[in-house]
Amino acid sequence: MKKEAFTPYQGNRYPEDETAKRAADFREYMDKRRSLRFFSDKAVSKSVIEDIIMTASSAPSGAHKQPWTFCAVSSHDIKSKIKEAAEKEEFVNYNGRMSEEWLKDLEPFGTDWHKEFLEIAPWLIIVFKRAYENIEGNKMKNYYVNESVGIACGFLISAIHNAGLVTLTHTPSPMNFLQNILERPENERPFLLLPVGYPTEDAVVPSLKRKGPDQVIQYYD
Ligand code: IYR
Repeated sequence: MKKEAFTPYQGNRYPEDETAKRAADFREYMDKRRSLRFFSDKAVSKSVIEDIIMTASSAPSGAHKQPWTFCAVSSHDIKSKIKEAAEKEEFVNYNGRMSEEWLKDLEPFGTDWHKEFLEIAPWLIIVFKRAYENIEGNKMKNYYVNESVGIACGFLISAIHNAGLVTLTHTPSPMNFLQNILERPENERPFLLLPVGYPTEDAVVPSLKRKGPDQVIQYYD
C-alpha cells in the first residue's frame, strides 16, 4: 500500500460526556453476554449470519492479511457429522484425556461429552486460521495469525450478542476432524467452533461472578 493511498478517517467522534455515556452503556451491555448451551432451533437468516461474520472480518490483523475463513454451516447433514465427531473426541477427553484438576475446574459449568447443541443451533460457525496463502504457487506467510484470528473471534462474539443471539466458544480437541468434514485446504487450520442461534425460553447459565477493576487493571498514572 503506497502512502498516497491514505484516506480520511471516517469513525465517529463524540463530545466527552457522550464518550463517557457510551463507554458505560457498552460495558453494561457487554456484561450481559453469556456463553450459552441452550439453543432454540428457530431459524436465523443467512443475511444476519453474513452481517455478523463481516463484522468479525473487520477486525485488525497483521499487515491487514485477514488470515481467516469463516465456515457457516446450516446443513443438517453436516451439523450431524460435526456433532458425531466432536462427541467422539469429547468422550475421550472427559474419560481420561483431561486431568482430574481440569475436570474439577469444569464441574460448576456442568459440561460433559454430550454436545446436542451442535445439531440444534441453526448455524455453526467454524473459524479457520490461514497460516499462509498460496499465491501463484508461492507460499506467502501471514503474520500474528493467532492474535489476529483471536481478535476476529472477539468481534464475532460481540456481533452475535449485539444481534440478541447467543453462542458458545466450543473448542473440541483435537479438532482436525473439522478440516476433513469441511474439506478445507492445507493452509487452513480449525481455530474455534461457535454454534449460533436464539436462546431457549428457559435457558439457564452458571451463576458466576466476573473479576472487578481492581483485579484486572493495574494503573500506572
Ligand atoms: N472442550 C471440552 C471441555 C471444556 C474445556 C473448557 I477450559 C471449558 O471452559 C469448557 C469445556 C468441552 O467443550 O466440553
